[in-house]
Amino acid sequence: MLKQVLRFLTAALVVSMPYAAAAAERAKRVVDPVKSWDEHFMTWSVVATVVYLIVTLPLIYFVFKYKRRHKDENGAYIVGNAGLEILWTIVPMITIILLGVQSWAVFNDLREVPKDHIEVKAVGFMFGFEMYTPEGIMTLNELRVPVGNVKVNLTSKDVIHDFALPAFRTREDMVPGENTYLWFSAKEPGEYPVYCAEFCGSGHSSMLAKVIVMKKDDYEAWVKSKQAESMTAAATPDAKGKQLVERLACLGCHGIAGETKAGPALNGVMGKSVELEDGTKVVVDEAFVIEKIADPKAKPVKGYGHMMPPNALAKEDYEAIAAYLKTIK
Ligand code: HEC
Ligand SMILES: [Cu+2]
Repeated sequence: MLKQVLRFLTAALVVSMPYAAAAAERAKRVVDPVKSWDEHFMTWSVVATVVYLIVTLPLIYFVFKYKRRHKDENGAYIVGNAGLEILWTIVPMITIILLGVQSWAVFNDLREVPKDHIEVKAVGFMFGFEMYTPEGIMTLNELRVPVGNVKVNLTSKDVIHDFALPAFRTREDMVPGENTYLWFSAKEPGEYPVYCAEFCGSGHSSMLAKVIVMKKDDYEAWVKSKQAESMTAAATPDAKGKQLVERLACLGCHGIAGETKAGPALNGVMGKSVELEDGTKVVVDEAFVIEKIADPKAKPVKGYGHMMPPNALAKEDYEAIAAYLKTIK
């Protein structure tokens, strides 16, 4: 008995050696979560397929082999088989432990941010993502980063959202009042989708955004042009209005190219005749827009529900938004 136990322990040690070595190696190697995730997924798929076949094939075979052939036929009375039971306890146990160790290693890859990284921020809201570069530039539904490792600090303004980056095999909840994070390795310049992976309300499906990975030079040029833009942008009221509409999350619920999201599209809204919930018709003008922003529930537009949040702004900010809405047809 002791001999068997010793033999099993040695075997377990030999099998787990590569994992211990891998753990030591991880401290040094360049971590690639996409690769380790994919390998891990493959391992699980293979193991799951093998288990499935081991269970199903004999099952089908036995259905025919041990079929009841006449009415008073009784099956043999089998009490148990110690050898078999030990086998089908130990083998799954070792398998599960190994898979567990490997899962832990992959989990660490996903959680341990490499030292050389830049830090950005993403804030979820109903319904969209505000992204902030390390330079403090805010963009809507678009995260621009240079090639390299990126740590994304996450939080939410309202309800729980989830920042999901399928191309980088990672995702993390965005929780109001809490700071979470994820990281990814941006290797190739290009565009990668971002989804909200936590059902968060009627505009959930419009929470589509993207990560734009840029060559270092292109990124720096973009930062410069954005910084120059923000110095001049607020010069006219409608440019200021545009900034406000972007900053105040209006675009999470409103399209500006005719598309209906959680609310009606805002282009062409000025001068439009709309029906309110109480059946009266009004023509949208500056006063209506200002009242809508300050107290959205006062005159709800028919057919949408009451989810628009109020915004208390300075008088010239209300007017700036109205001026901007006039310019988008
Ligand atoms: C959480 C979603 C949400 C946000 C954020 C939001 N709105 Fe709305 N908005 C709505 C909905 C829904 C309606 C239609 C129902 C209503 O009138 O309340 C609406 C209606 C409007 C209307 C009237 C549209 C029409 O066709 O008559 C205007 C104008 C408007 N919003 C402007 C804004 C501006 C400006 C902001 C940002 C300061 C904003 N909204 C933020 C959801 C939102
Ligand atoms: Cu969401």
